[in-house]
Amino acid sequence: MNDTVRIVGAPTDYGTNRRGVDMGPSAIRYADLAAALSAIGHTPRDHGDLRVGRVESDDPGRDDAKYLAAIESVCTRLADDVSDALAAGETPLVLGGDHSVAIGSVVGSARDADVGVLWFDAHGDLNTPVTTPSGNVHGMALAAILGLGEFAETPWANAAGVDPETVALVGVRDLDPGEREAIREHGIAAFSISDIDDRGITAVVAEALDAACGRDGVHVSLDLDWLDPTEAPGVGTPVRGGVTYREAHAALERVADAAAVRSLELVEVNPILDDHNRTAELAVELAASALGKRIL
Ligand code: B3U
Ligand code: MN
Ligand code: MN
Repeated sequence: MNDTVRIVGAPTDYGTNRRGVDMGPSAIRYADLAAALSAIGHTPRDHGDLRVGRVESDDPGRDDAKYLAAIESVCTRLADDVSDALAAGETPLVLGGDHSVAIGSVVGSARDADVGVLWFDAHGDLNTPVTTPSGNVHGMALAAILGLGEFAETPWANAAGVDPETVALVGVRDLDPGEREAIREHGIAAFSISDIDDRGITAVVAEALDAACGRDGVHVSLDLDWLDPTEAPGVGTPVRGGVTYREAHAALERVADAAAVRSLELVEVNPILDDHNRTAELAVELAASALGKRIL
């Protein structure tokens, strides 16, 4: 992993229903992200936020994939930033925004590289415009990255070139029928919250790392709704029964131990729904664990 961490904010809420995740980057910085990185020996370089339009003045365009054109514009620029960071020998740390920003993060991280993806989330984010119950692109981000359904025609799916067999979902507990089918059809490694109950977080993460490791490492996509809402109340779509504070730290420490983190993102923090910035603070702590912080 690189010692310099390039922070890039992607303050979008195009991919979700609830306003507020666009303030995620600000809340995460306010929770002292830069100091937390410095404390463990990294050099943070904050590149500020990408310019993102206002959802109120944009046209959703279509009901089955709302604001897709605006999302594509943000993700194209984000992909360039992420790949520039890697070319400069830095570790990209992307701050969302809703989870649709992962399309840009992964396209950038996988440019000219063989990259696996670890997706820590309550949800599968594997819907397509045909299977989506909401039309929200954050619920389709991983499908878009993998080029499923009509996303096969989009330039980013080909640009990412990520093989579904090098993707692992960890801790899922809210899947739509089309997402279950996608997991089966494309051989995506999916570890549910029940798998974590049965086998423990460290065993599950070891298996997920085995499944998801590309030759050039992994992109770690951390949706804060992965955690139980008692720990992470500031998210748009909380789902009961999530991973605990300790399981989350253990998971990200194991990921860091594998020395495979190529890029990282923290998404879906919604400060409006949060309790005194607790979820953003947790996001900072978990980023530190993923980037090498240890108790002893
Ligand atoms: N699967 C549902 C709900 C959802 C997905 N991601 C989030 N919520 N955060 C959907 O709309 O696709
Ligand atoms: Mn998500
Ligand atoms: Mn989610």
